[in-house]
Amino acid sequence: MRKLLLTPCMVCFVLLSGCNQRANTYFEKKLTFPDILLTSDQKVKLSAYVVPTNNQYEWQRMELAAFIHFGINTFTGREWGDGTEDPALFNPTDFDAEQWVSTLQGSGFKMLILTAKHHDGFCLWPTQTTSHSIASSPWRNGSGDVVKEVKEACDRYNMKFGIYLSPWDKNAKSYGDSPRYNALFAQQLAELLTNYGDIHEVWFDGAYDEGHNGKVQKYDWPRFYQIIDSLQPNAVKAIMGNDIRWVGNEDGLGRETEWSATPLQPDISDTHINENLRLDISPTAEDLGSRRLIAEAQSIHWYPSEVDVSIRPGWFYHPEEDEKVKTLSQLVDIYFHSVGMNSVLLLNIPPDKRGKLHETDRQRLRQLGNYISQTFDNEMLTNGNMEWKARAGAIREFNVIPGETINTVMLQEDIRKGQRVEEFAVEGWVDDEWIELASGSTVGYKRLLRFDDVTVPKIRVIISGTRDIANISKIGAYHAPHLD
Ligand code: FUL
Repeated sequence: MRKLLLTPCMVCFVLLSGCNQRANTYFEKKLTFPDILLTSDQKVKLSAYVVPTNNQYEWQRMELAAFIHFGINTFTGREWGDGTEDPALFNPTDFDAEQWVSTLQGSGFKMLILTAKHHDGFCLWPTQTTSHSIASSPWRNGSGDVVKEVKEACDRYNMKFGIYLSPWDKNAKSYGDSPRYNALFAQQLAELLTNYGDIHEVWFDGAYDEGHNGKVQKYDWPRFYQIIDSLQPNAVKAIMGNDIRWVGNEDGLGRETEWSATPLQPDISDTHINENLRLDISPTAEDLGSRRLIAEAQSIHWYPSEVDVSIRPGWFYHPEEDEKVKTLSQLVDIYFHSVGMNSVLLLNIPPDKRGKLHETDRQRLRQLGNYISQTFDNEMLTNGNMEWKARAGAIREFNVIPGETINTVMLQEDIRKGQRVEEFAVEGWVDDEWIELASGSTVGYKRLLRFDDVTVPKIRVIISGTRDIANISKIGAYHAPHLD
């Protein structure tokens, strides 16, 4: 993929050329509009040429990632520790990283992200930066390393590994004394990114409060990003990182209209914050990519959404929530609202005090994995795998295997050529006429839509609105089993 700086001359080329796809004129991750007068339509068209980096593209293709919240809170029963917990409390009786990873891998998950340190500051690896770690716990006589055991299990199961490292640290005395704490945090990052092989995602939580000294910690984000980029060039930086965006809620709900190319600034500095304020946008905004917004914007970023949600009410394990594990039907809805809405699903499954996933959670994961493969392994269209360069108004028919009943469709764009579909509809041939089955706005990497069972010989897809010629890479139709 070529990375280009946008010059006024190139703008003219992209806007005037009738054969843009051949020109390969893409803007990897970021496009800054040049200082010339562009109409709103021209800016919208240019935004259709913003594409993911290779890391972002590989990340999107995973679709399913698992969050593992495990730490001192597992043993205190709290969701947020206060940093004064005695490390002696950490003592899993039957720690089994292999059980976590084999269950996840067998259920279709492609990556595991572990809370190496949560807000309480307790470190799950024997860090040199503080004694508030498992090295001070009785587990494995103080010589254990959760990060290492989990990473090794991931390697055995060909699963990617990511770390959650909370910037907010209620234990560190230096927290709030910005340069000192930034140095400590940088060292923790470097330890994690140096000693455990490949890391594919670094997750910086946005939660924070003032330090012991009453001062607000000023994080050195550029320094942290630079450490990640240099030590783990294949890792994406999420949430308070500038590659992957928080979807904006913790309920497992993506947006009906989800633009990965957005004016939202992924970097964090006063200038970037002010630009987001000027546009009145944040990760929680409903609109992050409309034409109206682009018309106002100075730059467009490939900043795709990740949907994080827990399989239980809490992020950490609490025995009293054993009866509150989400049902298969709830998890399937979450899947359709995340993966099915142009996002990656990051589903949290918290291990218990033994250091194992609870049997109910494991069963649910297996059910979800089976449901997804049962549905999507059975392609009902005979000609849905194709390359379709669709202009606004384009219509294409697809044949359903004779006699089959469908209730789900999948649309995919080749996002390496930008996200472009703005409006589409799917119709079925019912009693000699076309009847609308489903319709939507954005597609992006993947869009899934459900409707009532229908037995039809063919469907047709109408791409009614685009930002430029859309590169549709797949149309699928399926029958998703009914759940209560
Ligand atoms: C939030 C945290 O405060 C929760 O404890 C949890 O880690 C969640 C994923 O992010 O901001």
